Amino acid sequence: MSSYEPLTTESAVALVKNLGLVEESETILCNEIGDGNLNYVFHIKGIEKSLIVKQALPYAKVVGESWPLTLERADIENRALRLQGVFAPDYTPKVYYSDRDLAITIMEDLSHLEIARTGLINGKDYPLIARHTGEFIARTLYGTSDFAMGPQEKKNLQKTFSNPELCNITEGLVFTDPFFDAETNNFEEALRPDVEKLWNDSALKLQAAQLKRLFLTSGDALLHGDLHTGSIFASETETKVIDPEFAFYGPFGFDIAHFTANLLMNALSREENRREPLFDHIVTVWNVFNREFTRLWNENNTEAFAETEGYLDWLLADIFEQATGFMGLEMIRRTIGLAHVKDLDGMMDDEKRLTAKRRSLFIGARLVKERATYKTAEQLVAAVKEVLA
Ligand code: SR1
Ligand code: MG
Repeated sequence: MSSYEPLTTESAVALVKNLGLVEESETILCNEIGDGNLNYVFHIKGIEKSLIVKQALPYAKVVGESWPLTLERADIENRALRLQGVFAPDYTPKVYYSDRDLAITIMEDLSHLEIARTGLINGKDYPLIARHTGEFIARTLYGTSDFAMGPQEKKNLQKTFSNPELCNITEGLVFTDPFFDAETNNFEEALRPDVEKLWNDSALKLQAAQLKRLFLTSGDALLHGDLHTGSIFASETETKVIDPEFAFYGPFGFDIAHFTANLLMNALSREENRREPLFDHIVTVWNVFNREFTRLWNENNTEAFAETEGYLDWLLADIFEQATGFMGLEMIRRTIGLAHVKDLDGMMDDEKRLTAKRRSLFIGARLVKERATYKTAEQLVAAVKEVLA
């Protein structure tokens, strides 16, 4: 049994050599490349082989040692990756090795791709990202649901994916803190009037409370749990979904909501004539999700009511409504909460950045409050365009 110690570039190289994952004689380059909020990520590059070694730290890197976290999330991530690899192998990195005590997962090097958020910020559009991500979400969610697995098997799996610590982060940072004058919030002083308006919006707070309850109590399927554009590696032709350390059994609409919210915030950061690809992605991911979920529903379904007229249509409509609300909450928290997005924060022109952030708050609040009024992604995108006109 190995005991935990944070890796260094030297010990990460020694580890992969000891494990026989690269030849002892190989000359290796190793860099710590993690730009996320929680972990170390070592890129190990030899002539023959390259790998990623990811290690959880016993605290949240984004805040520092004053925010302790257990290492349990590395095991959750490793098991979620392996399961997602079964349902969506084309869109999941291969896992080569994991060690629960060291809190590490060693996986496929994806450095021929780039983090989608970075590419989108630099003006790339990734023509296939929405189709691939829609298939990833539909396959991983449907495959781990009651419909596919049956309630007994599903509950047994669900037990193994209790993730209270990382759910607590989401419950606080996404669902609670942005709606109160909480210490974790972080916003530009110029936004204070907008933020105070939000804190005083009791209709919005009621809807946020209802969505929070849905997040706390639903157990539809094994979610990725943090599927923003920084959790996706992409190119023109390939898409890989990484970092499922927030995985847990939650509501069907959550993952697609975070993906679409992050696409929309990228659209807000762009000039008007460069936004259309993002709007197309939002429509496409929904169409693909609905199509793929329906295909799987018809192909493999243990539910006695599966063929009852109207059931699937009702379910897809319900997922769309909850996801619209979750999408709005993600936009709000990424604008004024603890963890921001580079798409908005990186806008150098003060006036344009503040306009984009105000729009993010306004649209986010509207999606939360009016989530029942939109029935399709096309309607949602049309409403967004009206705000931007
Ligand atoms: C303390 S972690 C902050 C955020 O980073 C992760 O990627 C999640 O989105 C979390 O809310
Ligand atoms: Mg992450």
